Amino acid sequence: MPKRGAFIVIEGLDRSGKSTQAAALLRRLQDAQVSAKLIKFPDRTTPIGKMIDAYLRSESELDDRAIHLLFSANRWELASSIEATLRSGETIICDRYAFSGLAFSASKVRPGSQSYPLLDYDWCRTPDAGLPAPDLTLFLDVSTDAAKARGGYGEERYEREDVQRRVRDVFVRIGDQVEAGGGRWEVVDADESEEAVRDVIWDAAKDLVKGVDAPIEKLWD
Ligand code: FDM
Ligand code: MG
Repeated sequence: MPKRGAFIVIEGLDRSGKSTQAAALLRRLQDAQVSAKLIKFPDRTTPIGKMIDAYLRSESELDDRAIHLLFSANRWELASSIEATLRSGETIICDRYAFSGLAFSASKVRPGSQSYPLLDYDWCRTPDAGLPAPDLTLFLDVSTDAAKARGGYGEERYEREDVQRRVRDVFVRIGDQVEAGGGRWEVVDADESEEAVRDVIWDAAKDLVKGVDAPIEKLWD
C-alpha cells in the first residue's frame, strides 16, 4: 500500500515564529519534491471562522463555552478534508490545532482571580476528541522577553503577557498528556534564531515526510 502523508502540527505562543516556521517548512518540502500543503486554525474564511474572527478582534462578545465550541467546530468542518488529503499522500503542515483550543480556553480564569479556572480542562478537551491526530506536534516555546524583543504582542484578544503565561502552563500539561498517550510532542526553543529553529524542525520532521505507513490516529483516543 502506498504511504499516506504526514500530519505535522506547529503550536506555540504568540510571537513564537509559528507562521514563519510553518511557511519555511512548506518551502523546504516543496524543494525536496514532497507534496505538501499548509493549513491554519482558526480558518477565518468559513462562516464559523468569521464568527471567531469577530470575537478575536473584540468586535463581538461570546460566552466562553460558545467560543470554545466554535473553535472546535471550525476544526471538525475541515476534518474529513484533512483525512482525504493525508490519504492521497499529501503531507499537511498545520499552524495551530486542537492544542491551542485547549490551551487558550483552559487557561481562562474567573473574573478577579489570577488562577481559579473558568472552564474545566477535560470539558475543554472533549469536543476535539476523535479529530485526526497529528503524527508530530512541534511546540515553539518562546520566552516573554524574546516575544517582547520581537515587537511585543498585537491588538487581538489573548495577546497579553498574563494570558500568554497561563497559556504556556497549559501547553506544558498538554504536551505531557500527548506523550503519555503515545503521541509525539517536541518542544522547540523558539528563542533561538530563525535559522536554528528551522534546522531543529527539519530534523524532527525529515523522516516523517517520506510518508507514513501507520493509520491516521484519532485525537485523545
Ligand atoms: N485560538 C486558536 C483559540 O483560542 N482556540 C483555538 O482553537 C485556536 C485554533 O486564537 F490567540 C486562539 C489563539 C490565538 C488566536 O490565532 C488566533 P492566530 O494564530 O493568531 O490567528
Ligand atoms: Mg495571533
